[in-house]
Amino acid sequence: SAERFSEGAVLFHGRLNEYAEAIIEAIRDIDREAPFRHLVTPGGHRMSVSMTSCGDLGWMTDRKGYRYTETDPDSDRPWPPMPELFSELAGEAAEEAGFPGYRPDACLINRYRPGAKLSLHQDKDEQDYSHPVVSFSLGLPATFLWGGFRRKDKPDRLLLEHGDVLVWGGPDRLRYHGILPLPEGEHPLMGAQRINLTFRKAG
Ligand code: MD5
Ligand code: FE
Repeated sequence: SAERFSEGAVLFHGRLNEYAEAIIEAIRDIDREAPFRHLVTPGGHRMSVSMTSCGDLGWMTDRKGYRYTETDPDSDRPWPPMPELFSELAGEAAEEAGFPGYRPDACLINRYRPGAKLSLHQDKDEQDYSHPVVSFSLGLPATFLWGGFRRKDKPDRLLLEHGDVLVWGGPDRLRYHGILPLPEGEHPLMGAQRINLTFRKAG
């Protein structure tokens, strides 16, 4: 089922269920080429979420700032290619949400262990905000904070569960958002973790 909770935001419940094993297998391959790592923010904080990327561009942060790179700074090799399954599933969901022709060039893969969180932020490192962001959730459920356009706007809460796809664009593209600390738990396919794939057209 699909739920439009704002003009530019649609949540497709359980959309990935039949593809979950294939997606998890592809993430294992990416992790072998470009292992998950805890990045450091410009302010010097080590992020509790660990990250890797696939596609032409990968998002990263270090003391110098947030940016997209064509290569993994840990290996100096290009990021692993984006599996076709990923771009097809992201493109189909975007089209159904009202964004036809979506071709993401960046897929950030976030791994949350219990206790990991993502503070309220905007996604502002992309060149053109007319392209939506598509997010896949796998593993343990997490509470997503859906905020306004100012950091101090009180966010709504939304549960993101295994198999969910969130498409986010248009007038909602620059909303503040975040993830509350992941509760303990054990997922049958994923164990004690949540993985989020965030697709963007960054370049
Ligand atoms: C996550 N990731 O679950 C979230 C979900 C990130 C990030 O926020 O930056 O890696 S992505 C949901 C999202 C994407 C783009 C815009 C908005 C939400 N929004 O405007 O609320 O790891
Ligand atoms: Fe974000």
